Amino acid sequence: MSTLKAVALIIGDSGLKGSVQFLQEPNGATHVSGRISGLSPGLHGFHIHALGDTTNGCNSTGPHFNPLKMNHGAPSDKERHAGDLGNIFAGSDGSRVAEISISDRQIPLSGPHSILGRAVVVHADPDDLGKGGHELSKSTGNAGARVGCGIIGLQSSV
Ligand SMILES: *[C@@H]1O[C@H](CO)[C@@H](O)[C@H](O)[C@H]1NC(C)=O
Ligand SMILES: [Cu+2]
Ligand SMILES: [Zn+2]
Repeated sequence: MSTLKAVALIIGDSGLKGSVQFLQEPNGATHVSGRISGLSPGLHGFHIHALGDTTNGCNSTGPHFNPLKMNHGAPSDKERHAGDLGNIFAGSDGSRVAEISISDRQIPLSGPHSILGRAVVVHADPDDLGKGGHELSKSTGNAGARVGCGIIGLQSSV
């Protein structure tokens, strides 16, 4: 079986753009890599949301992808949404770019919990990873507005 690959083109507010690639590795993990520019400096919540629907912009992508009915958490937590990929970081050096390199076992590109056809979402604020004590910490990480998103689609595996 050839390696499954997927891609999401990220479009957002005020010039935010980028692309994120997904590669399903033989060991069962999915490697996520990419580059998003036009971010404000600092940490930004980064998630897989349940729906690949951008009818009303990123607001239509639904909640965090959560097939196991867990509370929101950090990628390294047992209690987390499958879609919880933590934060990405954009430097304050003027580049406003976040480079992404994440390996995660809960976001396969095949099977019942596949993320194909769902969405990648970038938020305005840091994800508190469920630990901020805010009323939204256990559902969204209180990461604020959805400033960019893109739908995850299959990519040629050659
Ligand atoms: C998305 O939701 C936020 C928060 O409710 C709202 O401020 C924003 O205007 C909405 N965006 C669109 C495109 O509807
Ligand atoms: Cu999100
Ligand atoms: Zn979550």
